[in-house]
Amino acid sequence: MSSIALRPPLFLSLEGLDGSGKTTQIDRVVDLCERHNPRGVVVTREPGGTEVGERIRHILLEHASLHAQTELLLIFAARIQHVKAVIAPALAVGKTVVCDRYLDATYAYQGYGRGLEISLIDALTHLFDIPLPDITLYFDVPVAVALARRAGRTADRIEAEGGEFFERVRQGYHKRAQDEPKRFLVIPAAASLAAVGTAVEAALAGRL
Ligand code: Z5A
Repeated sequence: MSSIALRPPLFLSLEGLDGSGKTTQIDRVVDLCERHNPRGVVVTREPGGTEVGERIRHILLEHASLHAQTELLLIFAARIQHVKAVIAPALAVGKTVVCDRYLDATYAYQGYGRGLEISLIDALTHLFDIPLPDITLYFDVPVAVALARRAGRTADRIEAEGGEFFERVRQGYHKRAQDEPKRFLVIPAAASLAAVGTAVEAALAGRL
C-alpha cells in the first residue's frame, strides 16, 4: 500500500450547481477541518486560487464568447498553476486544502454541459497529473431551486446558460457521484440552511 493511501484525507472539494449553497457552507467545512488538523487549512477556489488563475477566471466568466475547447484549456491552465503553486505545496506540509469547485466541475460543466468528450478531460487530467480530492462534498439541488436562489443576481457568462444546460451539468455530477461513491458525499442541499449544515457535519463525521 502506498504512503499516500495511509495519510488522512486532506484534500476536500465542494461542488454543486451555482446556487446550490456550497459557498454558504464552506466556513462550517473549514471549521471542522481545522479541528482535525493542527497544521492548518488552506481555503481556495477554482477557477482561481492564484494570481494568474484569478485573471483566467475573469476571462472565463466575463468574456462575451469563448469556444468550448478554449474554455476547457483555460480551466486546465488555471488548474495546473493552482495545483503546482498552492494545492501540492500545502498538502506536502500536511495542511488540509478546501477547494470551492475543482476537477469534477470540469466534467460536469465542460463535459456534460458543453458536450465535450469525457475522454479529452480524462486525457488532460492524466497528462498534467492533476490530483483527485480525497473527499468531494456535492451539494445536490434541483435546477429550479438553484435558479430561484440566484434570481435577481447579475448572471456571469456561464450562469447565463439556460435550464437545459444546468440539467445536463447536474446529470454529470450524478454520474461522477455514482462512479465514485466513496469519494463523493452527497448533501441534499434543497433543505433549510440549518438542515444542510447538519447534513454536512454528519457526512464528514469519522472522515476527517
Ligand atoms: N466552472 C466550470 O465551468 N468549470 C470548472 O472546471 C470550474 C468552474 C472549476 C464559477 O464558479 C463558475 O465556474 C461556475 C462554474 C464554472 N459557473 N457557473 N454557472 P463559482 O463556484 O465561483 O460560482 P458559483 O457556483 O456561481 O458560486 P456561488 O455564487 O458561490 O454559488 P453557490 O456556492 O452554489 O451558492 P451560495 O453562494 O452559497 O448560495 C447562493 C444563494 O442561495 C445565496 O443567496 C445563499 O444565501 C442562498 N442559500 C444558500 N443555501 C441556502 C439554503 N439551504 N436555503 C436557502 N437559501 C440558501
